[in-house]
Amino acid sequence: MDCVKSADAFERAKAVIPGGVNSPVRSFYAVGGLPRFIVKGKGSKIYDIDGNEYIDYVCSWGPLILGHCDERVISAVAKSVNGGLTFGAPTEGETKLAELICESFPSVEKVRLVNSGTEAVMSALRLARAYTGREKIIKCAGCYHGHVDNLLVQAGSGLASLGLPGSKGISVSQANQTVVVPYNDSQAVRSAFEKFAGQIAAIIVEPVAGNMGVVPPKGDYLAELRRICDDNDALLIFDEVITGFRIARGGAQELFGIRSDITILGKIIGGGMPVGAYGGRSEIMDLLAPLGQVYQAGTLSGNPIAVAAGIATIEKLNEQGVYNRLEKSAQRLEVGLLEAAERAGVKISINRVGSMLTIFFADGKIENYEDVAKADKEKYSRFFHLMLDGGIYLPPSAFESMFVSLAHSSEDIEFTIERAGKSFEQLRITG
Ligand code: HOZ
Repeated sequence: MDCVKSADAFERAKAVIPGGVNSPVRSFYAVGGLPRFIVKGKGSKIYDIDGNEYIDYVCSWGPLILGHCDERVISAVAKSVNGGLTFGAPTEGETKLAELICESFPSVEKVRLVNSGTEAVMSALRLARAYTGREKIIKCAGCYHGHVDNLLVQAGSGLASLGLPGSKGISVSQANQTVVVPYNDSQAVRSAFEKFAGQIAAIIVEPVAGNMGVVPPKGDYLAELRRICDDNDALLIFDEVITGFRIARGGAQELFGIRSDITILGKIIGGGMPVGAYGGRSEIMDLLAPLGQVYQAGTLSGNPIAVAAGIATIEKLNEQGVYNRLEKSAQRLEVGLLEAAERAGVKISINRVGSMLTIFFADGKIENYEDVAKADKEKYSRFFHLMLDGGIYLPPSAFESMFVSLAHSSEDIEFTIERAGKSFEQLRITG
């Protein structure tokens, strides 16, 4: 595969951008080799500057549930662009997107739009502290909630990929406000509430973890979290930046039937444009300025173009049968990959919820960050490169989710399974 142009582009980028990338997960640092510089995407495929084509299972890390350059989204964006890029004044589109979110998430009566998931989380924590009058936040090891200062402790995604326990530059007082517990362990949460009685404002959790690879909630874990929060007058915050509109229209809350107090959204609700949102019951959300005394603002919040892309995406997802189609494609991919690995004699374990899935090179169940950490990362890296050379673009890290979009055809899925079969075979030969 010819990658001369990507190699040149990376050298140029490294001279002026730290690590050559604007987000560490793009750097291929975890898997080695050269990040591909992308020029365009269409449907299920992306194309690099050397003219190589790949079936894309990163989908911009989740937003592109309709695939690249969906006509409905592109024409909504084009129409919006022609009407002006930003006004710093209210638009009806913002209300429309908020209505679509509230309709899909019954726990959300009111919602604020911001520019990224990180911003939404940061604002939600402020709100939770104001509402409860408490300071501490519980998070789970391996969950990632954007690069919010006090949540960059035992975080997944890029930190896990780079093997960083946390980030430098976080003040000790901030870090001390975070209590870390294992994912899928409600007893650990109860113990934390006992230890810090009257001090915990909220639990923030990815209801289906997607940033340590996919790890589903076990048994009644989410119901237990709900119960513990109710027993202790604390708030339950679901970070549904990945799962919102992905595993069901109403996210994990719909799939598992649990209501959160505050919901964080992003990715799909911007249809590929920068957006984030946080919402919940009116009594909580009305603490925000101008009604209340919790301040949060933004020049580009609710940007009309991002809102137009989000509305077009969600309207498509409102069509009958969409989530069944996603489920069918992703299920076929899961089964095909498992069979191919078994044929080749390579041990893998796949976690999948709807159209998000992760291949772990491990024997046995993956239920928390400790299990994830034991999986064979080196093998994943070799698999990643074999697949890349075969025209399949997987997440460049063993700690991320693959995403199947509505644009992935059955031919794409079968081609991917076939390539995976060859790659597993190669792994078996090379050990
Ligand atoms: N949540 C994404 C990765 N799991 C974020 C992508 C990024 O950090 O660039």
